[in-house]
Amino acid sequence: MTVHEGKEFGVGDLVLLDNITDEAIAQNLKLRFEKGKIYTFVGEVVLSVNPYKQLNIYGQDVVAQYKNREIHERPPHIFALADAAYKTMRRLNTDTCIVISGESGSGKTEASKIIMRYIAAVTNIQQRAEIERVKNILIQSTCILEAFGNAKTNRNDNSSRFGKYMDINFDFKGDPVGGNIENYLLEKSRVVTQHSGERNFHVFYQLLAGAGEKLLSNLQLKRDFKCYAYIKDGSSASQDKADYNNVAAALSALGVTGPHVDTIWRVVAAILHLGNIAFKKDGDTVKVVNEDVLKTVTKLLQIDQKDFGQALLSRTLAARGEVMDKLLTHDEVFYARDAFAKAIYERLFTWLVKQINESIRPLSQSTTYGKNTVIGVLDIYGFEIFESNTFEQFCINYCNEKLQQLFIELVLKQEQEEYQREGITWTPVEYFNNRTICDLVEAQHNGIIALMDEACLNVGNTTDQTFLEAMDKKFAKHAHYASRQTAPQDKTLVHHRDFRIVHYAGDVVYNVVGFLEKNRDPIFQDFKRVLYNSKDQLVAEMWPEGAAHKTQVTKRPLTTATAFKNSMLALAQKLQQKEPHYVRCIKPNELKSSTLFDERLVHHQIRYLNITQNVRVRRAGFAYRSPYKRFLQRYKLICAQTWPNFSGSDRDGCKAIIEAHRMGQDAAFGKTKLFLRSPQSVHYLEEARNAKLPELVILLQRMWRGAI
Ligand code: AD9
Ligand code: MG
Repeated sequence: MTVHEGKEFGVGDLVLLDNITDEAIAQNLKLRFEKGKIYTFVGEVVLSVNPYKQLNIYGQDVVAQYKNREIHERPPHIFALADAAYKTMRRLNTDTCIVISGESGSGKTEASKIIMRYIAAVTNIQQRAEIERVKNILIQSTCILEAFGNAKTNRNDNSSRFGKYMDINFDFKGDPVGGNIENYLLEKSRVVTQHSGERNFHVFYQLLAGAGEKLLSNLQLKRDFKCYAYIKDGSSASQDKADYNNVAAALSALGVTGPHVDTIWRVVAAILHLGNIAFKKDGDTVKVVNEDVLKTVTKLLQIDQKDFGQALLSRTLAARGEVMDKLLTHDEVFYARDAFAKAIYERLFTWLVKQINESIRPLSQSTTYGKNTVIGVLDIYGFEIFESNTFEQFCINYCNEKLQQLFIELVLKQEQEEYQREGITWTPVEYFNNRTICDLVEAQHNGIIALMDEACLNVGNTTDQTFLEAMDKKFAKHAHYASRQTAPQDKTLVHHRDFRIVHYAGDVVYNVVGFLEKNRDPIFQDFKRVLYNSKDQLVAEMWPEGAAHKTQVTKRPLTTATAFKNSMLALAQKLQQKEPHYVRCIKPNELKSSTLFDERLVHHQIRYLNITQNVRVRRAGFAYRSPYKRFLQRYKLICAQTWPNFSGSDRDGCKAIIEAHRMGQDAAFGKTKLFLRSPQSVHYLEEARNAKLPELVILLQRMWRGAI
């Protein structure tokens, strides 16, 4: 195992440690990190420590070392895991997935890109043009989604502000023939406000830095981003200009044509202008201060100026077939403007994802040779704690709880339960199960989301404050919830507007202000109508619900949190149906330093990621398991007793194979499955099988020719 690595690099698989403690694991990771060895196995799980510098370990030469090898044949590397996911898919003709987790800035998105590049490098040997096209789009799409969906935060300069799950479909030859991306809740509030030191989505800066003079002048933009209220607090980044060109190239690879590219930039520009629209009180009414800016917005979106002005300043109320206009207050007008900006940005993002999906939609789900199989790659926003945490962090951290739960269920719980079920001798390993935190957030009638929805339905007198009080009451005794009253020593809780959740990865204090509004996420029908009537076909297409007549009462959509919860449940279900592989990313320090290994910080991650428990389960356990029938099918050709047919039970057949190869020490026979302790045994069996196959082919050919 872990060949080609000397002792000075520690152990490449934590299972080999003499002492399985948090300290020993941290020390081992530190030793490896300092020597540029950022990957370490725990069995088939890959731990990845963010190196914060470019390493020369992803080239074609390294790809060649990992291609078609068994997972532990080479030193730990994310390529080994990518190859395992690919090989498992092909061998078992089954769907697999790669789940990447870790806190914000730990390297998930980079890991997902490395995996994609590996898959691209080992497929399409025959250079089929259509496959090349799909591969190209899969890779280039990342650049578009990062431009529109990533931003600099105080934790990560390229932080994903949306969750992404990408399915890659493969044909019977193992080549990628298509794919599908699902995106989860974009942090759209960033379009209109950012914390100090953070930036808006990259695309705004890219457009200003990279667009040619002609385009800028068409969009009536100035290059200086300080001119725009929505972005003026950020700083420009050196690569914005180059990134603009990359995005333009990626859009073209995607087949997004001239007029559509034009619309994309016009929507982005319109948002920048929108942020500059100012209002003033004029007696009882509110007026737009700078009509010229409003006019620019309407021109860019090709919407009616009068209708838009009206939609901005008033709201149509429809009741029992009657329609009346209600003027908005000064505060409401600002709110409406921001809601409009956020909504058009979010729709644009959704449209881009749809566009990518359409261009790589797999032609058919099955071929004459077998069904398409899939590798899913999940890259979400990592767990985050800021000085001030709000609704967005609540959703993001809940998402991370769900993934942690999945890992616990599949790696720690089910594995142990299976040993018990199969009657294999086993001493259980203790671990913290975060199920209780997931329940606190998502329980059908009693969770935080349910309570929030209830508060949102009660339009009358419910406020963020009363919602907070309801939570304080309901969860007073919950071990993972604390209100201000129960934590008086905490100086951060000066006003009663905060609540605290003890997450698996740390305590987070959430500021409740804005929770209900963001959960309701209203976008007024007047805006939708204006957009639907845009002369720009694409803008109109993005807003089909604007077709509803003024008097028509539209159905209330799901609240943001409930829609998000549903998408998380569906995601968990989808992942559970696939053979999972895990990359667990670790952040070595908070300073983005390539040399600093902050032991305290890493310790904390080792603890909450349950790595020690993972090693214990793994060490006491079995690396491989297979139902008897499947095992016999695959390996019967390497045992004279079982080839070509075995008349006894599947279990006895498997026993015969194991005995013939003297692997009894490494095997355990459960009720329905065969277990093998070390991965080398599987490796050995595969080699024996491969060695036998050519002989078999010749035999079959002779049979066909009637020679036998
Ligand atoms: V977040 O939850 O989206 O905020 P991620 O995705 O976990 O976060 P990301 O992959 O964006 O983190 O990594 C952060 C930065 O670390 C990158 O922009 C790189 O500068 C750096 N990084 C991460 N992994 C690698 C790597 N394998 N090689 C070199 C890396 N640099
Ligand atoms: Mg990311």
